[in-house]
Amino acid sequence: MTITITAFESSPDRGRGLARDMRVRWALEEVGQPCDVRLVSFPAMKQPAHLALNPFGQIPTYEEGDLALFESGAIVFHIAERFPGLLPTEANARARAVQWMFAALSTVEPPIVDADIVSYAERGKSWQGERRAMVNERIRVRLSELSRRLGDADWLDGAFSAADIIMVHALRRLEGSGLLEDYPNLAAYIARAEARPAYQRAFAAQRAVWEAAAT
Ligand code: GTB
Repeated sequence: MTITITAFESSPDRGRGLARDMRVRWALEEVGQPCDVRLVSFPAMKQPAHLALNPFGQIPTYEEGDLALFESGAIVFHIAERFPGLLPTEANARARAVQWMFAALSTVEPPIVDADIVSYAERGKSWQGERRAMVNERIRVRLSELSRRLGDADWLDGAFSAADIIMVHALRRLEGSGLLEDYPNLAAYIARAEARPAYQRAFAAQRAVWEAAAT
């Protein structure tokens, strides 16, 4: 059955693979499932056709037969349940992997997104510097907790899983911020994930969209 996802027609990340279609593309590459990608503009995301797929007018979305999903976490989870390879089969290990997916989405990612909001949406506000320092401190707390737990393990809990896709993709948004530099094991964790052939294929595919839009 054909899988169709949506992605930015022209991504504000300029092909760096930071928009959330990247985690969906990566999950599909890991399980060896091809997909069609429908590119949408910012205005089109707010039109009824796209709002029927995602009430918040955002990408990514996922369509497979009569199933339509939004929310990248739910989409990656669905892919991991639907196709083998991204979640352990043993029940307890599977529960722990799902726990890490939630941790990435609801404990680690929010302050990272907040830092981008400070940089872009709150640019020029008198309190921007103060808030940036506070948000960066919240990120550091999470990074240090995550770094301590990861230790010298390759992945979050045993074998590579859907949780690593979401966690690494959330952490990648910190590249260039200087915040990862104090956590060499997290930097190595990201590099290990980025070296995966599935990641490389997904990255190249989203990059090609940006390059085509830029020419
Ligand atoms: N919780 C939702 C999910 O996980 O699917 C959030 C989806 C979301 O934020 N989508 C963004 C979007 O559609 C794109 S990914 N925004 C348009 C809008 O809201 O109108 C977020 C994103 C955007 C840009 C960068 N960047 O430039 O680096 C990184 C991440």
